[in-house]
Amino acid sequence: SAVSSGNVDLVAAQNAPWFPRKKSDMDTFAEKVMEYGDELDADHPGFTDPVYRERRAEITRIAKTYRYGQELPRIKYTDKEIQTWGIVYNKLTKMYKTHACREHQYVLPLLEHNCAYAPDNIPQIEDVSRFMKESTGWTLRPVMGLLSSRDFLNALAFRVFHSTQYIRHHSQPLYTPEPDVCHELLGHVPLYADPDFADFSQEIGLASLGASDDDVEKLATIYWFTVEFGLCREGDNIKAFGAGLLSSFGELEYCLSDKPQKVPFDPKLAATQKYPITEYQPLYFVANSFKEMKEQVRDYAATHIHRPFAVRYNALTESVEVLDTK
Ligand code: HBI
Ligand code: FE
Repeated sequence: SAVSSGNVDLVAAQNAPWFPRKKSDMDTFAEKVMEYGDELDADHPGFTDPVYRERRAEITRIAKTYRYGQELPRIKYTDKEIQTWGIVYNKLTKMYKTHACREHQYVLPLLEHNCAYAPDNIPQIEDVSRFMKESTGWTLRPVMGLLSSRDFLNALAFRVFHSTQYIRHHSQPLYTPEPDVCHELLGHVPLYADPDFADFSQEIGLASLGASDDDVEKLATIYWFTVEFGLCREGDNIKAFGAGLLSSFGELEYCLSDKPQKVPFDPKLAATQKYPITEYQPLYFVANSFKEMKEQVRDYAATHIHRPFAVRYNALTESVEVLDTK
């Protein structure tokens, strides 16, 4: 079968939606944010605070001009921002001992030791990204705000996670309507240092390359019920591994209570399951292990996602190869 990579296009892939072939191709995402960035909705806690809005604009401008290969921008956080981080950090880390999955609990002390995670310091994504790279080959990229599902998921194929660098408004330290540095660094990052979770997440990304809009939507929903709101089984217990849970004081408590419904993880069911975005989830999927989740998503993609070509990630060239399957 014919193989192409880099700039060489395979005929079968030419009619599919565009997707990045190499890491620098993701530079084109930088200005394509869907929401927020430096514009806030009227119900955002920082909407009427001009100082906060100017700060957001400053941090998102830096993300906008970042290009692949550069050192990740370092932000000099203010005392007020560090104070907000500290409140979130202390509250959440206390709960992790009983509520977080074992992989998250294993990695957090390593981040404290290697990347200066602490109640009085907001870690820099350059330091965090270097640690992730050494652990699993994942890296971070700064982003202005929400990307489209397609762009965001496509990046996962390259083991790249887009991370915001601004922090929620100080008036509501335990609430944010959008991803912020607390959500990324406390919720997402620890799991990306786990080899099985790292592979699982890349599997979703690979499945999204050149997929139809309908399939991207389904993969985004699988992502929602795993990477954001996933629970997992640990012996007789259930623990949280989703970043949306691990960065939300209230929902972390609620998700392990007997109030929500919990069903075994099945990507085919998760792909089309409806969910609310502004309330706690009424339903969670419970995975057996990250290894099994990876196999499940790979099988799901093989049977349910139809593309006239296959993709393979070449870790040496950090690029995606397109293979003819016709
Ligand atoms: N963009 N920057 C950013 N961060 C996310 O977590 C994110 C996103 N775009 C879409 C998205 N998450 C999910 O809702 C899924 O669509 C993948
Ligand atoms: Fe997230």
